[in-house]
Amino acid sequence: MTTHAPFTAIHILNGPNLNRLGTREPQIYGTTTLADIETMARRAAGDRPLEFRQSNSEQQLIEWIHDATDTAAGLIINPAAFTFTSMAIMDALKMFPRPSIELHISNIHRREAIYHNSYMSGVVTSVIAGLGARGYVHAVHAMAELIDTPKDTD
Ligand code: CA2
Repeated sequence: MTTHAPFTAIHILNGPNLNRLGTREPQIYGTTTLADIETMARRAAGDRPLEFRQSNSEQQLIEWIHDATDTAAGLIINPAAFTFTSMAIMDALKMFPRPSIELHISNIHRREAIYHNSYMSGVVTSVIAGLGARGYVHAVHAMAELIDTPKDTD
């Protein structure tokens, strides 16, 4: 882990099985690997510091959200299957006080009903889904804009 000046970095967290991306179900998830996605995200971030992490563990993801709460300017998370199961991750995200984006490679709403009810969507700033691996690039650009645009005060 790298230490950055406080509240400058974008943190990108990836949930279970995403470390296996590019190896199965290319019709849904494409052929891009998570390492390719990290390269794309770093390019999109330019000079802005970026933390890019993946874990198969709910506990680890919660600890990383706490870490982001203490240090990050913005948080992008693809919680993968925890999207539909984890009130603990939802509670951690609820406490994140700066811009947050829930990100999915596939359009979860076009898929089977089990993929329709995200615990996360009601507590994040924004949701991006269905843009494939390029969704990470769009999410980084959107996050940079959210961070740099002063909040509406009305
Ligand atoms: O579309 C997304 O990004 C998802 O968050 C991916 C999750 C799935 O549970 C969500 O519904 C939508 C699954 C990630 C599975 O990762 C794979 C790993 C290897 C091959 C194919 C998929």
